[in-house]
Amino acid sequence: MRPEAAFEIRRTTSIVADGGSAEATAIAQALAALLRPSTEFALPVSSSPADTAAPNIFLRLAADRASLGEEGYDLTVTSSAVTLVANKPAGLFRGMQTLRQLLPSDVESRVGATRYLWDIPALSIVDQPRFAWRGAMLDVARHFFTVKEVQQFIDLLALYKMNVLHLHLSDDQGWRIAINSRPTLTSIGASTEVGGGPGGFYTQQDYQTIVRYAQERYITVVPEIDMPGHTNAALTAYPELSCSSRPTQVFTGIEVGWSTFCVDKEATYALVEDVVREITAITPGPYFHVGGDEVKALTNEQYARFVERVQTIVNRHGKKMVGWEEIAKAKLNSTTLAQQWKTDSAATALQHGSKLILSPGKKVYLDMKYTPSTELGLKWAGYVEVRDAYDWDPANYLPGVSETSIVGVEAPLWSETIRNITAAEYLAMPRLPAVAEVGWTPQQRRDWQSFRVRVAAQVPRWNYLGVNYYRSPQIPW
Ligand code: TNX
Repeated sequence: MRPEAAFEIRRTTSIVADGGSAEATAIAQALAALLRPSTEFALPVSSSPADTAAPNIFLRLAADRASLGEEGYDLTVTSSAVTLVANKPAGLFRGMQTLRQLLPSDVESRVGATRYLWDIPALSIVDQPRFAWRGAMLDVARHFFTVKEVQQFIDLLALYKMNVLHLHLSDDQGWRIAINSRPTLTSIGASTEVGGGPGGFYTQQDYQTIVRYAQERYITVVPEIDMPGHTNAALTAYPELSCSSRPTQVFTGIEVGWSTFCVDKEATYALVEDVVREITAITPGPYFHVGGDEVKALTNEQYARFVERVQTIVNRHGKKMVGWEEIAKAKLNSTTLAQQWKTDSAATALQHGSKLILSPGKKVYLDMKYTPSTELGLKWAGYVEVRDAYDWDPANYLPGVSETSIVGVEAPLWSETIRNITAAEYLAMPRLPAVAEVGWTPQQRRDWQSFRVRVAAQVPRWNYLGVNYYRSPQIPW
C-alpha cells in the first residue's frame, strides 16, 4: 500500500481560524509566528482561506465536540488540508504542539532554514490527556530566576503539553514577590539566596508578565507561599512573627525544617491575609499553594490549627488551597489538593475528600541526581534516571490511591544546587518530557522503548532552542 501523500506547507498556505473567534485567531497567529522565521513564509491568518485551491490549515472550535474535553483535539492531515478541531481553545493549543512535533525539526530554527519541504505526514489523531493537572514546579526562592528564565521554563512545559506552572515563591533563603502593603518582605527578605548571591524578586508587574506568558500557552500559574515553616526570609523582615521575637539572620544554607511563624500570634494571620489578598488579586488561576511542608518546630495541634485558619483565608479570597502532603494533619475541605512527595499521608487526605497531586520524590523530583556522578542536584530520594521518571503508573503507585483520587502529576525542581536556567534544563531534560507523558498518555499506550526513541528525536529541536540536557546512557541519542 502506498502511504498517503503528505501535506506540504507552501507560500500560498493560509492559516484559517474558522469562525474567527479571538482565541482561535490568537492560536493561528502563534502558529504563523512559529513558522515564519524558519520557512520564511508570511502565512496569512484569516477567517477564510486566501486561496481555496492551496493546501490550507484550518483551526476550528467545535461546540458539538464536548467529548474532547478541555484539552483534547482531533487532527486530520491530508495532502490538501490540515484540520485541527477542538472543543476548547486549550485543545487547539495542545493540538498545535502536536502539529509542531510533526513538522521537520528545522521548524524550530529562528533563522531561515534552507529547506526544500515543510511537510506533515498524512494522519488522523484524536487525543486527550489522562490527567487534568500536568505540572512542573520551579523553586525561585533558593536561587532566584529572572522573568526571562521563567519564560524559557514555560516554553518547555508548553512544548510537552503541560498545563501547570507551580512557582515556589518563598522559602528560608528568599521572599521573591513584592507585597505592596508589606514592602520589607522583599526589601529585606529578597536580598540573598543560597550561597550568598544577590537574590532578587518579582514586582507584581513581573509576576503578571509571567502569568500572561503562561496564559497565552494555556498554562495555569499556581503561586506558592510556603508557611508556617520555610519562613526565615519573611522573619528577617518581621522578627516579631517568630515566637522568640529575636532578630533573625539571613540564611544562605540548605538545611530545612527549623523556621516557623508563631502560630499563636494574631499578627501572623494579618500578614498571611495581606499576602494572600495581594497575590490572589493578580492570579487568574483557581489555586493558591500554602506550602505546609517540613515543620519540625510546631506540635501537630499548632500546625493543624494554622493550616485550617489559612485554608479559610485562601477560600475567602476565592481560591482553592493546595499544600504539600503534611497538610493532611489538618481538617481539609474537599476542594483542597494535597501534593504527595513522600508516601505517608495519602490515606488521611483522601478521608477529607481531598484529591491528590502526585509528585513522588523517587520518580519525578527533577532536582535528584540522575546517577552518583551527576554534578548538580541532591540525592535524598535516590538517583532518578530517565526511565525511573517515565516507567511508573500514578494509579498504581500509592496503596489505596486509584485514578479517581488523582488530579495529576507534577515534577518539582528545587533549586538549592542550580543557579540559572541552563542548570535547570540539565536536570529537567529529558525527565520533564517523561513526566509530561506520564500525565498525558493512558497507561496502556505508554511504552519505555517507544519513549526513548521519540525523546532522542527531540535533540535537534533542543539544539535549535538552545536547551541544555543530560545525555542519559538510557537514551539512543
Ligand atoms: C524537600 S519536597 C523539600 C524542599 C527541598 C527539597 C529538596 C518538599 C515539600 N520540601 O524544601 O528543597 O526536599 O529536594
